[in-house]
Order: sequence, then C-alpha cells, then structure tokens
Amino acid sequence: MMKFETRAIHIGQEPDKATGAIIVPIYQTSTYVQKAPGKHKGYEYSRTSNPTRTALEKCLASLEEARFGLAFSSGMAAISTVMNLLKAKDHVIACDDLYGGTYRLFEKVYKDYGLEFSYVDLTFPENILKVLKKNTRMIWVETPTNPLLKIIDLKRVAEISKRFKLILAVDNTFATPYFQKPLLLGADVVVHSSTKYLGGHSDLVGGAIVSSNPNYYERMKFCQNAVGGIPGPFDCFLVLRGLKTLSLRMREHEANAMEVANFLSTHKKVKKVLYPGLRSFPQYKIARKQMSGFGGTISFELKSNLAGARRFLKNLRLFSLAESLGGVESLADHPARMTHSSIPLNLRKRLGISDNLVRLSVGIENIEDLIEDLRRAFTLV
Ligand code: P1T
Repeated sequence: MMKFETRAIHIGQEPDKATGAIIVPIYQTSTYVQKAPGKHKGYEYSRTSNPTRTALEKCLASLEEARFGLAFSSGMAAISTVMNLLKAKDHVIACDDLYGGTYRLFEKVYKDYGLEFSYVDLTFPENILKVLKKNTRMIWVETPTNPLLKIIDLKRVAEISKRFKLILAVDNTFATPYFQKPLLLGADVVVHSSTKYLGGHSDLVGGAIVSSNPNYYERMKFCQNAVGGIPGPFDCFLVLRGLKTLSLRMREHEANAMEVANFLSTHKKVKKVLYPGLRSFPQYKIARKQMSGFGGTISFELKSNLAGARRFLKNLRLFSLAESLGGVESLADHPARMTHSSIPLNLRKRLGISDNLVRLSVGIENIEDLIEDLRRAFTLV
C-alpha cells in the first residue's frame, strides 16, 4: 500500500478522464443526463452522489484505512447519521467529555426520539460495565476529548464493545487519521468534523464518516440520501485540497503545540496544562501507544478567575478569539462561554470545564511569534 502522504494526494484523484485536468473538477451540477430511463453513467442526482464528493470519500476512506467513506455538510450531520444506525429505546454509552454540540444533539434531539444516553469517564473503560444495559447498542468515544484532551484507550474499549456486540463509534476530529486510526484499533465507525484539521484553513464546514462494515455503511449511505445532509461540490474540493497537506500541517501543529505546552507548563500564572504530549498528563502513556502524535490543541487553566481569563483572551493579538480549531491560524476559545455552553453548569463543573479554562488551537505560524503573543497577554492578566 502507498504511504499516507502519497494517498492523501492521489487516492480518488486520478487525472480527469475527459480533459486530463490534474485536479478533480468541481462538478457543480445537481443532475445527470440519462440515455434512457435508468441508463446512466453511475450518477443520477447529486444528493445521492457527485463525482467531486466521490473523490473525497475515496480519499478519506483510504487515509483511515477503511473500505467506505461518506462526506457530509457538517460534522454534526455526520454524527447525526451515525445515530441513524439506532432505533428508539436503544441505549448509548458516551464519554463524559464531549464537544458541546454532540452533547446537545444527544440530549436535546435524539432523546426525544426514544434513545437513551449515559455519560461516563471512559479513561477508565471498565466504567462501561457499570452502566451497561440490556438495550445498550453503541459506545460513543471522542479521543482526545473536547475540550479536556482526555485520551481513551481504544483497544480496551473495543474489547468490551466486541464482547457485548456493540457498535463502537469514534470521533477522530482532534487526532486526524495522520496521528490515529481508530478502525485499526477496533472501532466500527469513525466520524470527523472536516471543518477542522482535514480542511485545515477555516474556510468550510464539513463532516465525514468512514467504516469498513458494509452493513453499517449501506444503512448510513441510505440515511444520508434519505435525509440529505450532503456537502456541495465546492466544499468537497476544499477538503480534498486540504487533505493534500494534512501530513505537513499536522507535523507543524504538533511541533508548535509541544512548545506552547512546555511554555505554559512553566508559567507562573498557569494552574494546569492539559496536553497529551506532556509526560505529566494522566494518559500520556496511552497517547504514546495509540497515537503517532499528540495533535495541535491544548487546554489550560489560569490561576485567576473569569475576569482574568477574559483579560487574557482580550489581550491576545495573534491568537484570535473564536470557536473551532484545526486551521493554519491560531485560535483561542473559552469553552464554558463558547463551544461548551450547551453543557449544563453543574455538569461542566463536575468535568472541570471551569471559567478559567482556555483552549488553544495552535496554528502553524512561527513559534516565536506565538509564544511572544501568549507571554504578552499574560503580563496584562
Ligand atoms: O462544527 P461541525 O463541523 O458540525 O462539527 C462538530 C464537531 C464534531 N466533533 C468534534 C470533536 C468537534 O470539535 C466539532 C466541532 N467543534 C467546534 C466547533 C469547537 O470549537 O470545538
């Protein structure tokens, strides 16, 4: 098999048969002319499939070493389609630290359709056994988690999942397939917000699912077409373009994040740094084992309170205060007031998503400029 960097540039992206165009064209079309009713060239209507999307789906599947890929209009559309594998009264065990939008989808949408959810700390996989029920059908894992960067041992969770014939779904957004391949560790379905590192340039919203299980794939493909959360061809083109440099970008994100994490660790105004690449991080060893890199996202607690966090964020110049992560430019987020505000206050408190928690998406700018920006912002806290 070709190596990752080569597959990112070539799989699904053969030169255009009609013209020789080296880049997959943006097939900006809703429909396809048929010779006779039902006689077509594989494409009938662009909700069902589109050649630019097909190219992206092939490439995504290849990068995760999966048989099948599906591209979506957002990460949430992808997650919602994974939930379509379930039926009313099914029970899902999810990790307790989750992107706020995922928690909101589960609690405020799918609960109303009869799905049940339990949230447990999956850094201790045996916690699954404490909440397992007769109707449990799925385990939902983010690793690293958003925003606390917890690392969940996928091999151990997969063993339990297989023992009880559950579906193991993993949100691989933070790690990307460059650093982690959950399907090879026993996951059944992997999802992404391709808005983040896959796209990589903060210029699109998109999602993806990959799986090697034909039954799950067929059902999700069916539901995608039935519900319609598909990406447009231009967004598919942008994600494909992003994938070509994924390996380069991830190496830079990680190198910069490591330096920022080390800088924060020694800073007197910082209480705690959460980054899986730090030896002091509780799940450092598991991260080393199941990932080939630690990623570009860091969270940390300031010693001061909400007012101090507000001042710090206001004083940043290079790091922009914004939701999202994974673009080439550095961003800072206040999870409690921004990305995770849909998680109830008492739950946020229990998890440790406090008012002095800041999340950084470390970009690929020059590291000296980034550290200088942080250093300056701290002096004004
Ligand atoms: O925003 P969208 O492309 O729909 O993806 C949702 C999503 C899914 N999974 C994870 C792990 C995510 O982080 C996200 C989106 N997250 C942010 C916008 C954020 O700032 O954390």
